[in-house]
Amino acid sequence: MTPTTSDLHPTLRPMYETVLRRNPGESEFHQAAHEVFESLSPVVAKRPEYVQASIIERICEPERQIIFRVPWVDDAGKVQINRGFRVEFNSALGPYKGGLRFHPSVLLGTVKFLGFEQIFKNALTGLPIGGGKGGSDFDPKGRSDGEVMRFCQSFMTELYRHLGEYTDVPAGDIGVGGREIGYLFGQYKRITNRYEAGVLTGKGLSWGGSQVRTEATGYGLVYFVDEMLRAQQTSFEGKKVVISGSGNVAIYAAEKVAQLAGTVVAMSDSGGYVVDENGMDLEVMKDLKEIRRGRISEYAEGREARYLEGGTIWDVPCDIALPCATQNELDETHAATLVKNGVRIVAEGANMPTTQAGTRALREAGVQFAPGKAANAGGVATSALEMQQNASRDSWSFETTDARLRDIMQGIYGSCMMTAEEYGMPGDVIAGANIAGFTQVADAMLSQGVI
Ligand code: NDP
Ligand code: 2IT
Repeated sequence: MTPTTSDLHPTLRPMYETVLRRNPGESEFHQAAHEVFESLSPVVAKRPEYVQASIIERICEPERQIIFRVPWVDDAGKVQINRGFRVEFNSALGPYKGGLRFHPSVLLGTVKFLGFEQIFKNALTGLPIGGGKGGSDFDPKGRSDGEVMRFCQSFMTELYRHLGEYTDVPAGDIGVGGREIGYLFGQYKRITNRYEAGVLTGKGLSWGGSQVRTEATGYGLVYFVDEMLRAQQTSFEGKKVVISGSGNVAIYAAEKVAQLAGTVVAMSDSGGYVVDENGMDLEVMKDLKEIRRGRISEYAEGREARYLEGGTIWDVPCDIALPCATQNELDETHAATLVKNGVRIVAEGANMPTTQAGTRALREAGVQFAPGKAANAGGVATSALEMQQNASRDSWSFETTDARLRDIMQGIYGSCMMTAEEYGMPGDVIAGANIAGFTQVADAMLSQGVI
């Protein structure tokens, strides 16, 4: 649902109306923009130079949007057509950086919302990366490796001309993991005849990948929540945690929760969810999801775990909820159930998984809330560390990289809290994240002139 202008600062209203007019029907992008605009009232009051230079209007307009046809041949010999996208949103802080999503739901507006979020997230990492996102409505589910490879090769045959280690550096997102990054990198290398390792991140460890990149988003999310818990003199120990999704982010969030002595009692996929009160067995989950690419229902077969088809995972009582599947998966009804069952913290591993009404309901009930652009920034931060290693032809140990990730997440938490305080909203992680990310980018844009 597209949010309205009425609750925005008068200076921001016409800017938001322009976003609505220029991007008709793109409700996810409208929502992502509205969420940032809601935090910017104190900024327009304090920093009139941003208004004079139309920084906000410029940030809302992508620098470049690429849409292309992706033809490929399936195993039956039939030609299939998909649509490819790359939205190069903002390069004030560095080359465009952000993942590729392969999912049948992907439209231009999806990629725009993700690219917009990515600008501020990447700024929060403190590393030199701009914001971008891409993807396709290709559905890898049920496709053979050969089909996925042919699709990736065709996708890269068009996209390669827009990429480069100093230009635009994609990575994974939903439906794009190590297998897809391998095929994409192979085709880029073949077309350009360059071993340009820094053009993609999430690569395999033997060919330019970084330790901890696979784990980084989930681990980083849990490091962020750990900071929130420490601020209240508590920890994960003995806490019940519910994690939606069972993909890259969810699995490694679960792994880190277990390492910190929390218990992950439920996980899900798009078919349903499993509840395992003893704590999820992550070796079984990894084998099921990373190797066999199966359905989560199979987890419960022959175990003391319950599988519930459909329904909602947010019915499962917990202390901490980590939505790690997809956008708008947690609405105000789910929020009410979580609150009734005693949830204390909700932290977003996915991008924009909570609806605006859901977020409001949680905050009004006093639940601590961490927005994705801060809490899930560990993935892209470790991608930037992968780029650093590629640029220096070096590779760091797991421990070194993990310690850098932990430092970065602590830094993001600190800068959100400090910024919220500075702008008169102490303790508000949403305002802190939006303002800290925005001002970084806005200051760089001011310095770089009208471009
Ligand atoms: P994966 O493809 O590895 O896993 C996605 C998981 O979410 C699967 O369990 C999938 O279930 C479920 N899911 C996806 N779409 C839907 C849907 N429409 N309805 C219900 N369930 C769905 O993706 P990731 O783990 O990489 O990404 C998860 C989220 O985290 C996304 O929002 C992504 O943008 C965000 N993110 C990812 C980062 C990364 O480094 N990978 C970094 C920061 C954020 P099923 O298999 O049944 O489709
Ligand atoms: O949403 C995200 O931050 C990602 N999908 C990771 C992007 C990246 O470039 O590592």
